Amino acid sequence: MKSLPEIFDGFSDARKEGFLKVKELKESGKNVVGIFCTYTPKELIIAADAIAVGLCGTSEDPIPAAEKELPRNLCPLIKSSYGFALTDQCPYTYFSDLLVGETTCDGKKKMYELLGDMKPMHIMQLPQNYNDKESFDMWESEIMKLKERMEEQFGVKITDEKIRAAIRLVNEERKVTKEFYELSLLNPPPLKGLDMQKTLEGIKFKFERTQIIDELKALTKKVKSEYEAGHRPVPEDAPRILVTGCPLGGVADKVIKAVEDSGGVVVCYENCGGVKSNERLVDESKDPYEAIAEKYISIPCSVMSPNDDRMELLSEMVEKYNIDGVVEIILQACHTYNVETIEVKKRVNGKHGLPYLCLETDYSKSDTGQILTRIGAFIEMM
Ligand code: BJ8
Repeated sequence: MKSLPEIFDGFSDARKEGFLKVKELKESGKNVVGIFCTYTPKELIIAADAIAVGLCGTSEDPIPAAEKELPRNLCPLIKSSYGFALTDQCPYTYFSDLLVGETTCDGKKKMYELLGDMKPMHIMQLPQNYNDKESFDMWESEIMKLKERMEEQFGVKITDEKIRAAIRLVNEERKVTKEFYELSLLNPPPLKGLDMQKTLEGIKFKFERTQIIDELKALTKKVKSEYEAGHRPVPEDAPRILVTGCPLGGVADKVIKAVEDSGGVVVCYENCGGVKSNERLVDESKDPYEAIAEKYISIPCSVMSPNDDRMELLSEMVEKYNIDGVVEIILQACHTYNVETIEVKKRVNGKHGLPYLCLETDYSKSDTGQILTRIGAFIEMM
């Protein structure tokens, strides 16, 4: 049986290992849908018997190629995702039969227009307000349009039975993901934040949902039993950090590692892939399309205006995880998250009386030392 470090390293390698898997699935006749965002209703892709693969770029390698066409002053996640498509360097993009994107931030939605010249692309018009009925109705009709596109593109019928089964499956995945990250409610936490991040990132590149569910359940059980047997990977006095802001895939190695090398421990990720995408389930008792629309429009991403639910979620997590400090990651040129830092800072310093650190970074390694110094000073004052 594998040890915990071996299991976490396995999740780290999941992206590379998935290359072969996606090729096999493609050769066996499976359709592949490339997605970029937490707003994509995966249930519709699964109900169409296709597999959903995440295409958000997390590497700086394809950025120079992307910058030949896109402005340099654009978020690295957008440039990296586009660069992968442009250079055919990413097998997931290469094997995708259809790409699905949403009109989230300006950079992403304009980049999707260009991607549409390379690959079949379906763009969902995302309303920017989760509080009013008109926005909800518009989003529900976008969900129905995606259903029609899936059926047309892949020549399948998404029956009521299939969509309900997909909802149950993805809900189960969310529940086990939540049970996994809630391990860090324990004090001291039974795992390091970097290992948690590797796992949350790695499951995106495993395509059999039942396999993800089984692996996460087994991992949670193993972490718990080793903890009960006395294994303590984190010292009791390590400051407990909540990380919020932009998606972390491309910067986790420098930021999360810096927190933990400085003596802190990340116990909660409010970002996409963590709490933001997994706390709320799709209501299984309702009309499936209405329930899917409700779940996805309620994601409190900074592209929404106003976005009070994010502040509420942050407060809830700060209290629930007994947080000592909040670190916010802003990817360069992400205006929506950057503007919201003012509200986040007020909430963390004012309501909770806790220290807050905002770091603006990109995918290069050039600021690694500077980040380590700033995080080191931040952790030291706790
Ligand atoms: S639901 S966080 S995955 S949009 S970081 S590309 S917002 S400029 S990634 Fe995101 Fe969906 Fe929201 Fe989540 Fe634009 Fe900002 Fe870049 Fe961003």
